Amino acid sequence: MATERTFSIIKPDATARNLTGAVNALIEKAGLRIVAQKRIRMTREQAETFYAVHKARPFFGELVDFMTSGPVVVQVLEGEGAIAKYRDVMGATDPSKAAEGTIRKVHAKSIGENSVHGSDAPETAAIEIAQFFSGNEIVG
Ligand code: 3AN
Repeated sequence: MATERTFSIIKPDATARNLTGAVNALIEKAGLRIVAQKRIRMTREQAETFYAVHKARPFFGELVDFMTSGPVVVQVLEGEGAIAKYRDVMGATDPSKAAEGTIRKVHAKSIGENSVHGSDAPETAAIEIAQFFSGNEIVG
């Protein structure tokens, strides 16, 4: 399997509970390398652009409000099959359905406040990474 990069966000519910290190420990334990990372406060414009695919969904407004409600940590993760591997480490969108030991099972509060985001495909990973990082900020 090829080395890939995926985009990750540690969401406001996790930063509010001081869980950045706990989430990063699960990421690194899974063999993924954090090759870029910064803590930011997303603007509404950034959040609306990032979640544009969900614009028609009933929870879009709530999602943008939540993602701009506090600091987030945006990251680039690198490793063999990083996109699928990180989805496994994150667990299901709804934490009550997430597998034991996954980030969402251990830390998430609800389907909305679910602690982490991870890209779902190589195309979206490339777009999402480019929205938040320039090439020289990623050091593999
Ligand atoms: P995932 O993050 O697991 O890829 P998506 O792409 O279906 O899940 O949803 C994107 C984000 O939208 C989720 N991480 C979650 O924060 C939010 N979301 C999804 N479904 C709901 C819902 N039914 N109610 C509130 N927020 C939701």
